[in-house]
Amino acid sequence: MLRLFAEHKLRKAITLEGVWRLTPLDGTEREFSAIVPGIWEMIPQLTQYRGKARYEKTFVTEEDGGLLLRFGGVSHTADVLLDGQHLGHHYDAFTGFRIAVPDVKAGEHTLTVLVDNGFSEASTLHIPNDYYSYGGITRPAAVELIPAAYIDRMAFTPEQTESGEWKAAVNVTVKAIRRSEAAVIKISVAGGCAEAAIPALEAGEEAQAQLHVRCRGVAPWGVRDAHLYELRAVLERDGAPVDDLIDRVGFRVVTVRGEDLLINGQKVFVKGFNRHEDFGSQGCAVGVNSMMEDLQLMLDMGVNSVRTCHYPNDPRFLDLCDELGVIVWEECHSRAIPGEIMRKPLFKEQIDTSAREMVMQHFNHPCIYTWGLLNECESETEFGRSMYRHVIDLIHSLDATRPVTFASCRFFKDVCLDLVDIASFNIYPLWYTDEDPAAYADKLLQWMDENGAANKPILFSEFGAGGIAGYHDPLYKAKWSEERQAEILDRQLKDLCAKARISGTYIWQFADVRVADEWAMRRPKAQNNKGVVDLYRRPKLAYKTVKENYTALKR
Ligand code: ADA
Repeated sequence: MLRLFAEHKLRKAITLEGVWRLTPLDGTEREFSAIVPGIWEMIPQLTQYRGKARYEKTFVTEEDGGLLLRFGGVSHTADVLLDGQHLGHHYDAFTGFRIAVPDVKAGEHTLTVLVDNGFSEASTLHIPNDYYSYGGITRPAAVELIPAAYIDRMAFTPEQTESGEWKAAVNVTVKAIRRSEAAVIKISVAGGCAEAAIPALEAGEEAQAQLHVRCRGVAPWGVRDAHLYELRAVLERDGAPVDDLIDRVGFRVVTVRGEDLLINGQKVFVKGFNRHEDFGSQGCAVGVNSMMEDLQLMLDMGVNSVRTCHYPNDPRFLDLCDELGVIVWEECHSRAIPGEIMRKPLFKEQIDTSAREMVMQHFNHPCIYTWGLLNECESETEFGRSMYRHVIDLIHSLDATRPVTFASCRFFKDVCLDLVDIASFNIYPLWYTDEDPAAYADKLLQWMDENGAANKPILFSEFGAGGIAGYHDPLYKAKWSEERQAEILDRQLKDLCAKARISGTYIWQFADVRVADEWAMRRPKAQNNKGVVDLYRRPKLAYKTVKENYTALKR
């Protein structure tokens, strides 16, 4: 299951989860049984493997017809072959992709996925970084049986009328894999329904229908007060249903008013964590139990928000946030990409795809309140500004309903704060520098207001300190001890959360993560140790510190 609920009542699906045959393509003759979703690093012989590998699995279809091959995520490059025929290519671990195949005979089929997690000229977003680029089919996958024209996507935009009632605009895309006759699309959500005509389509064509629904008795979706509704579209031909698609939506409106961030007209103060998708030996293929455990731990610490540093997350994690009323800053894939890579034409192509796929695929999640981009990239030059402007414009063109932000670290040099709706800075006083957090924050906030952030909400998008799990030094509190980490976080939280000018904070970070080997000399244990829990979620001393601060905070 790619989501945490059934996406179809009508369309049949065959899961691709389970055991696949895995062959590393490194000239050795080795073959393994690999779990999907999963990382190959969990196989003892492949813990360090970086490069290409072949995944293979057979499945059986019982009728002739069209297939939709769906992959939630392959890390990081995939080439997909069905019965030996190359059908598609996708780059980037952190967004899903689909391949529609028009005519497939009933019977047994072999699906081959060539996976590559190597660093090369062909990869501008997956580079050696302060997190690990694992290998494998890392998110769920499935094959769906689709008719000549099928429902490809629904985009749901809720709106509250002046009388307080809710309505919604729903944009439905229908795609044809073969010639298809005219049809009708019907949608229903929260007691309202609407329908529209879909014309006859030739193979490869698509049609869009814009539907408007008046809903009844809606309980709005709020922070830690989530109410979800089923949105269902059914495609009918001659009165008979031929395809359907289900999503879960919430009724809420995000606005930015001056320095405030509002959800359904109510001011929100963000108490957040940065969280990577990484869990011990599961790597980035974090199981759904572990996702839920992460959220429960964060809620226990008084958190109301997660930043999906530094890439789009598994939709099942977003489903859980929808369910729990946890608001999410989701960002397209990029962390501190060096200027020379940002100047490559391929970078523009790959960042555009990451941003576009993120917004298109996750548009309906009520939990997402802001889209982020280009964490700590070149925001201090004219060239950098042109890239920020480009990606911001792209995201705004795809979604006019959510504010956009990025996390800067270009202290007193950034030239892009005027481009965003929410201004955000990553700061590490008492860890990388010796400044007093309160004084440093005042200096930075004043500079931000004078340089593009005036009259906008401001977030501290990262702050924290390293602490090696299990290393104690109660007396001297040496750097890297759990005691020092807790002490620094306590000062940072007290000083930063007290700033009236800001709309929230994201602690760096929730859990320790594995880093690329190239980073190991800067990172003890080859991990970014700034988690308040370790790789296996065992709390460090800082857990209690965060819990005390966030739960006592009355904002
Ligand atoms: C940056 C970056 C994070 C992480 C952090 C750190 O702010 O955005 O990905 O690397 O620093 O731990 O230093």
